[in-house]
Amino acid sequence: METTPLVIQPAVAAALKNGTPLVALESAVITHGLPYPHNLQLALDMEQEVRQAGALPATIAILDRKVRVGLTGDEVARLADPQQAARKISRRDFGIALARGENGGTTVAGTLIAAHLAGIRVFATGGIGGVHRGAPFDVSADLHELSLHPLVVVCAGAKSILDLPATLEILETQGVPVIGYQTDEFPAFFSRSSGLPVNASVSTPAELAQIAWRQWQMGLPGAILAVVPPPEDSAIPAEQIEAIIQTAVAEAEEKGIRGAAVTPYLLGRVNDLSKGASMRANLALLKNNARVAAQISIELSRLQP
Ligand code: PSU
Ligand code: MN
Repeated sequence: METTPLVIQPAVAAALKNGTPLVALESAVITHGLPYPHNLQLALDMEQEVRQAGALPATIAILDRKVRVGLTGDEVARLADPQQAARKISRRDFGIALARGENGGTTVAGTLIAAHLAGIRVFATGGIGGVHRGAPFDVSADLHELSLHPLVVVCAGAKSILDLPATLEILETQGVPVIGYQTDEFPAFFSRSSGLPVNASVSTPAELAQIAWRQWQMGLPGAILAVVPPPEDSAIPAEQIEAIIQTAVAEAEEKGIRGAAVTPYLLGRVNDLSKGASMRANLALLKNNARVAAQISIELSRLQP
């Protein structure tokens, strides 16, 4: 008899039991966000950042008809292999992938679902999905999912391939607090500033953990979005990346790219047009976010072991 499709790696299960700080990591960035071999190296580097900062990483993905929380190095390598097909897993995709035996990389939405089922409270990603420019009806399922799961989600804001003011409006409607980590502004992923304000700003992981803890103690089980500016040495000034983004968005419209394919298409084109500068920023901020997430997880486990 087949039981639950959720498989928690033994080391992750032990950490959950002992109150060892954990950080969930998404895998759509491995299967759909970055080209090989950067995707593989990045996945391993993010896990390493979490460990070095004193927490345990749990990369989440669908492999061999199981939703896996915590992957081996071999499993990460299989996911990163461009020869192996993988579906991009949001809420709607779990049943399809599990029934058909398709492997998949979980988006922010998909990772939130599995991490919450497992009992993990902190999650690191690059940027969340949001409201698309020029297609305001294309709203990432990430935004709704953030309202449902009590995790701290550490990200560099959202990419300016999106409509950032509209994205913040939807987060407000969904009741998701947006907390600037050592910034007063919502970061625009490649760029440190967007000119858009956050709901509150903190300077330490402990302060961030306090806000999450208080919100959850109120019985309000949604996510806390911790937004961390991309590291200074690889960030790209907003005015420099804007023309490239406009070109990529216009191309996507011309080609009629729709649905889940839009984000991967835009990421790829922005990288080509920026001659790799966007990917350098992307890799640096992903590792930075993994480290900050580990620090927050450590502080949270002090509040509630
Ligand atoms: N932002 C990035 N890189 C990514 C994504 C977002 O900088 O790879 C991925 C994330 O997994 C996010 C998803 O959850 O794209 C959003 O896709 P969509 O817009 O189709 O919901
Ligand atoms: Mn979409």
